[in-house]
This record gives sequence, C-alpha cells and structure tokens, in this order.
Amino acid sequence: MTDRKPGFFKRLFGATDTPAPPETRPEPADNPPHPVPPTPEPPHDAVPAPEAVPFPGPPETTPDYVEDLEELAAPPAAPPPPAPQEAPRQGWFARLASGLKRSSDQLTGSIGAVFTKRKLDAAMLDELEDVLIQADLGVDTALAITETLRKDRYERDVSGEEVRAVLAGEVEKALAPVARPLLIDAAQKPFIILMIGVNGSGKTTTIGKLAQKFSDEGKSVMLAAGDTFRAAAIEQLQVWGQRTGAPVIARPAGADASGLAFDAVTQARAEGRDVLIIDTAGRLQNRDELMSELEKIIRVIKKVDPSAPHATLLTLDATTGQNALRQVEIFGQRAGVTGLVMTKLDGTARGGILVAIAKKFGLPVHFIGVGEGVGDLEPFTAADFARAIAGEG
Ligand SMILES: Nc1nc2c(ncn2[C@@H]2O[C@H](COP(=O)(O)OP(=O)(O)OP(=O)(O)O)[C@@H](O)[C@H]2O)c(=O)[nH]1
Ligand SMILES: [Mg+2]
Repeated sequence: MTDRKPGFFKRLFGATDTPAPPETRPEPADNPPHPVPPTPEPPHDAVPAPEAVPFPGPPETTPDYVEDLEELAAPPAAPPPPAPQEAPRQGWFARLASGLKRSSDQLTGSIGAVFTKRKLDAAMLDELEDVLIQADLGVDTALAITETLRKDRYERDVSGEEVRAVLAGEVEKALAPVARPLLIDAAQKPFIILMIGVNGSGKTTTIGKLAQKFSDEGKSVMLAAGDTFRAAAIEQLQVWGQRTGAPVIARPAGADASGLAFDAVTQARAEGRDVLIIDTAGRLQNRDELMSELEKIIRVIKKVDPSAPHATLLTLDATTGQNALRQVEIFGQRAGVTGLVMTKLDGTARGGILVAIAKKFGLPVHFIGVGEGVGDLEPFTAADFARAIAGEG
C-alpha cells in the first residue's frame, strides 16, 4: 500500500514526467557492494526451457487503483491537468551546461585569474597547465592546449576569452573521434545490449530511456532484469518496462543472474525481438568476485549467441572524478566494454574526466544522460560538450 503512494501522488498532481522511482544511492565509491548469493556455475547447457515471467504484479501502482483515485480526486467537470511534458523545462543543452557549470566555472575562473591581458609567458603556461589538469582533462589535453597557445601567442597579449576558445577547440578535437552513435545491427535478432557499471551509475535508468528510444524507432524491445540481487532493482526495471511498453524478463530476487540472462536471450530470440537490453547489478570494479560474475553472465549469453553481447555499455556517473578512468579500464578488461554512456551531466558534473577517458581509451561515447526522465538521453556530440565545459553558449 505504501509502495503505491508515490505513483498515485505523481499522477494526481500531474507530475508524471518525474523520474523513475528514485533510488537514493550513496556515491559509488562509498557504496558497499551487493552481497553475492552463492552462484555455483550452473549446467547452462541444461538450463530449463525459458519461462516467460510476466510482470509479477505491479511494483508501484496499478492502473485500476490510480484511475479510481483520480476519479475521486478530480470532479468530472474539472479540466484535465496539463501534460507534464508541456511544463516549462530547460532544454537539454541548458541542463548540460548547468551540469557542467562547476567544471566550467572552475576553469574559467582560474583561467581568468591567470590571464589578465598580459603577455603570455612560460609561468602563465605552467599555471594554465595545472588548472587544466585539476579539471580532470588529463595531461595530454592540458599539454595540447598550452602548446597551441605557446605556438600562436607566446609573448603576445592574450585574454581569458581567447584561452577559453582554445580550450573549447582542443576539447572538441579530443572528443570528436569518440562521439559515435550506437548502431543497432538489424542482422542481429535480437541485438543484445549488456548494461554494466558501478553501483548507482545509472544503468537501469539508461535502459528505460533506451527502451523508449528504440520503441519510438519502431523496434521491438525486451528487457531483462539481470540485477537479481535486489527485489527493488527488479521492480525498478519493471516500472520502466510498463512505462515504455517493453516486456521484462525477470526472476525472483536471489536468482542466478546468468541463468536469467540465458533465458532472456533464448526468449527474445524465439520472439524475434529486435533489441534485448540486459540490466546487471552495480559492482565496483575492484571487487574481483563480482567482476567474475559479470564474466560468467557474458559466457552464458555466448552459449546462445556466440556473437553477443553486441554492445556492452558502461555507464559512468559524471559526478565521479578520476575513479572513472579505473572503471573504464577494469570493466573494459573484464567485460569488453564497447561504448560509454555518461549519466548525470545535468547535476554537479565533473565532465573533464570524459576528455581524459577519450584520450586514453578511445572508446565510443554514445549518449549522455541529462536528467532522470525517459526523454533525458541525448546523443553525445563533441562540440556541445566542449562548448558547455568551456562555459560558452
Ligand atoms: N540527474 C540525473 N539523475 C540520473 C541520471 N541517470 C540516472 N539518474 C539517477 O541516479 C540514480 C541511480 O540510477 P539507477 O539507474 O538506479 O542506477 P543503477 O546503475 O541502475 O544503480 P544500481 O542498479 O543500484 O547499481 C537514480 O535516482 C536515477 O534517477 C541522469 O542522467 N541525471
Ligand atoms: Mg540498477
């Protein structure tokens, strides 16, 4: 009963554009990992025929319940509440720019302090290099920026504005090669996407957003609740399934995640689905046993389709700093990450790290998350990101 209240109030007050049931989660680094239930290597060749597990009951609200209450709350003559989408809302670039404001303010403030319309000298370039490294941009990009300035402006007057333009240009240059869309190969039926990342980095929310995007494109989508550690995680994905019209393959909490993945792939294939997106439990990259479990999920998926997963997406929380480099490195080694999604760029993001990641790993960045709502996923573009981080626009 109490579980139903948030859904009811959201609908009653027309706030359906609010995010998926928020999971108040601690920062990834402080978040203790999920307990590992005993997961003996199952005889997956002998995995029983997949049972379609339909929505096992409404996790948050039931349509009947909500409709009844709405009727009670609103007299028949009352005009319908305005669609939440119509509520004034910042555009996505404004949200990106305000999310990166901390990074860009820090950068422009420090740059302004270094460059006060005086002749560019070696000491100023050193100071600038420190500022850029502190903003997580990485040594390569910091050096590229100072080198460009040294070449073009040494011993000449230079303003903070000009430095910012050079900064935006170099950031864009670093990011352009990794700004690549996620291509769904129609020859793969289903095209299997495995979503991985540390705790609370935005996997489940991103899956919901992707499900909406793909079904808007006319693709038939299925979701797999592979975070079998927590009942709440399964329910969270089921809410996204209901919201986006995608069926969710689930098993009760505590079930083996690789067995669930096996069933989901088998069923999505049998149903001729275009896309299957598999959720996984959050795990810190330094927890070896949890990373082994992820490897096992991948091995088991390959038993059904040796070419799968066709995309292994790592979600990176943009409020994380340097640790994101380790996440990309270890998840890449253990699970073969094929692409990145940077989430929470609408918050107090530290976006500079994406530049360092791009330089070091060259992995495609497919999307950015700029909010908790279903539409808050944008294709990643180097120019917009560079503009936002340099505090332009
Ligand atoms: N502001 C903002 N919040 C986001 C974004 N993406 C996810 N969140 C929020 O971050 C929190 C965690 O998101 P989840 O999708 O549950 O993260 P997860 O990686 O699935 O978490 P675990 O399954 O616990 O590892 C939720 O409150 C989301 O609403 C985003 O782009 N912007
Ligand atoms: Mg999750």
